Amino acid sequence: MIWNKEMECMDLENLKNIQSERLKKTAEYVYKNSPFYKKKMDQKGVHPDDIKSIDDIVKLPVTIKEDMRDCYPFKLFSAPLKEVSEIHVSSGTTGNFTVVGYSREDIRLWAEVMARALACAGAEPGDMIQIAYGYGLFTGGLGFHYGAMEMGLTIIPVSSGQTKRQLKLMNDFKPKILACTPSYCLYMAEEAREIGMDPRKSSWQIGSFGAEPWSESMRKEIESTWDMTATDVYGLSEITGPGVAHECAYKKGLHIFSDVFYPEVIDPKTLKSVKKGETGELVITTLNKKGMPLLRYGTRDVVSINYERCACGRTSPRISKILGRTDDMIIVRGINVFPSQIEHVLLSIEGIKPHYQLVVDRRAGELDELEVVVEVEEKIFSDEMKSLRALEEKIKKEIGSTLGIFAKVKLVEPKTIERSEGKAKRVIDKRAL
Ligand code: DLL
Repeated sequence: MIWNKEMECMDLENLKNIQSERLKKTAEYVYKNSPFYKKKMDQKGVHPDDIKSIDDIVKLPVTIKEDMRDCYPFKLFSAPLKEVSEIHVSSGTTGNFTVVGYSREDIRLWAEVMARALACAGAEPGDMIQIAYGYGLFTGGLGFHYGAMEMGLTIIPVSSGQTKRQLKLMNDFKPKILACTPSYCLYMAEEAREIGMDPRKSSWQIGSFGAEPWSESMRKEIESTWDMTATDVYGLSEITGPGVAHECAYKKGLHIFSDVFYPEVIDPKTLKSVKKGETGELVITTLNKKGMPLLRYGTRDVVSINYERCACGRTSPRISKILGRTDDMIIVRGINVFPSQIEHVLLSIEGIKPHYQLVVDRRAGELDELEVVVEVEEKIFSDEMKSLRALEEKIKKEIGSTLGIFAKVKLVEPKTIERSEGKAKRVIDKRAL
């Protein structure tokens, strides 16, 4: 089914009119209510009156992740704090989180786009969904929850983890839909086999998988392992969380709900728009948010956009699967990790040298694995094994408590890691994506 035919199948001329109206209102709204955007727009010499149509969007300033950090915690909110009904955060490079504030209307809007997303996946009112994305500050669990409520699904709000319990719930309650990260879905298959369960006999028929990069070959693997249809969901906390775009049954790109989130694709170096259909950085403007609207937010996700009408009937443009990132953020088991965060932890520990590499790997059927390879001082290396092991444990513990992830640690002798005259290669991503 198509959740909102009017908006999702609208002819492009009408869509453009709506986008233009909404952009004008958003530009006026942020100029009036956000000192941050007033300053940015003044600096760029653009006034809300200059925005007459969606094509004028290029006159508006871009917003980047660093702006969000500089505005920590609430300076990017356009609505007064008392009108912000929910706050989410996402991890970042330095100590500060990226904070997002939603007004009551924003939450309703999130529920609406997530209901559209779930319909894209193939859900229908009355179906049962197992939500195995994390609930809490991460947007995955609650975003799916709001959309499922809006659609009238029966929700199992299990959150992520506790795999045996996930499998028991699936077995006993027989939900049709599974929502979790693609790597977790595959990990659950391993556990299922271990306890003598045949994944192909599961009740899950549809999966809505996202929050991390995954490939077509991983889709095949999931579909054949679980005998289910695997669809891709894209979103980011800054814009709303999940529900920015979703694949339909044709799986030929993710429909971006562009009456709400206006997409542009730019060349990250020149910041100019690329030609239609070319690949570049996805930039999104929120067209009717109130708590924390964003103008031209650089997602750093690399995509191309297809504007042709889809065989499903939707006219909303389709972004390609995320092809990569323009920065160095890596996503391990759905958690965003910046090399500099690890660096920060490493360098706070005595005996560690500032030469390290992060090796990310994903063996078939297993969760992503992060190994931190780091050089230690000569004298530690000549100590007995016991002190090396103790140091490894200390690093693991620090990374775990600071970043919330498990990493293997390999200590190596000085000068083991290759040096570079330019940028150091911090990440070796061996995942075949
Ligand atoms: O990951 C929101 C989300 C939750 C999306 C559940 C889908 C499902 P953040 O934690 O802010 O938000 O991370 C956002 O994750 O900029 C992408 O780099 C990456 N990402 C999200 N979805 C996909 C996807 C949530 N389908 C960052 N494919 C984004 C590849 C994805 N990367």
